Amino acid sequence: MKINVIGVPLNLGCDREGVERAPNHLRERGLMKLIRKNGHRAFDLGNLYVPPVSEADKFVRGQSLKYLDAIVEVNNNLAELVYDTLGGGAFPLVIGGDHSLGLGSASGVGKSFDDFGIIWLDAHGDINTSETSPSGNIHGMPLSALMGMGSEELVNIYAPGNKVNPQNVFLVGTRSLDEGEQALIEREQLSVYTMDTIRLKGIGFVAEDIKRKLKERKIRNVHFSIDVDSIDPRFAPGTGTRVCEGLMPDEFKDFVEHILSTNLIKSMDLVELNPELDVNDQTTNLCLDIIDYITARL
Ligand code: B3U
Ligand code: MN
Ligand code: MN
Repeated sequence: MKINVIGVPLNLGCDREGVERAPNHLRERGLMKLIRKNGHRAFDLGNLYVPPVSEADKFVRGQSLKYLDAIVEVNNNLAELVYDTLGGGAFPLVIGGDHSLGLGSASGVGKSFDDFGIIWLDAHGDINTSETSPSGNIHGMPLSALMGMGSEELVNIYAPGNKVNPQNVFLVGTRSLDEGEQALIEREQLSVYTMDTIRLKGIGFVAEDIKRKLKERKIRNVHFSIDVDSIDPRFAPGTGTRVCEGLMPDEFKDFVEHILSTNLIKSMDLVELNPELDVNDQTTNLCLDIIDYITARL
């Protein structure tokens, strides 16, 4: 398979430094070689340009969202690159950066396929809107915007309107939800597999349930967005918003194995690795291990 690696050194969505260093850090630790070792033709498309924004311009035009214009700009460009990559028959592997980049990657996927689903592996819901966000950080909002909710500027990135049907969105590993996010989940009847559910029923059950729903809904294409904070912080300490009681690395792999076996995964994000918060490169090594595990199964 042809795999295009796209780096997005974006930290404006989490408003914390360090996460922008992850794409180069992973490259320096042999990212490309690892993918090629698994038999793929891998191309490094480099890092997207992220405009510098001063603290003073954090809130523009009285917005409650931080760094809105720059985040919209980066995501428009990312969407186009992902769309182009898929059009060229390659698999986009998007390396963050913070999770606000999910806006661009999934929007690019949305233009490529009439119908697609999203699996969002994350400790958080990332479905706040400008009204419900406790922080104003856009990395906590991409999924709601992709479903057409919240700030118009975010909803209309790359193409007007919502990009994905809420019925086709699957949240997995969830264990930190704000009040407004919980209300949205109930209102939209989203498929959410919390850590409590995973502990109760097992990760294999959860993966099979998602596979069944994908089949039922005849979804042929899935974007897989991985936030490293889905994994328990004992194994992945190098991330900005750690939440305990997360997935064990083996559970993570088990899930990936089930999901990749469908051959429906057409694109992927790996986000929120912060090398500055890492302990002895533990999270970096885990990310490389994850990429190895995944690309060996693509
Ligand atoms: N839900 C909180 C915290 C958060 C979301 N995503 C991350 N943290 N990584 C918020 O700010 O929206
Ligand atoms: Mn996230
Ligand atoms: Mn998260």
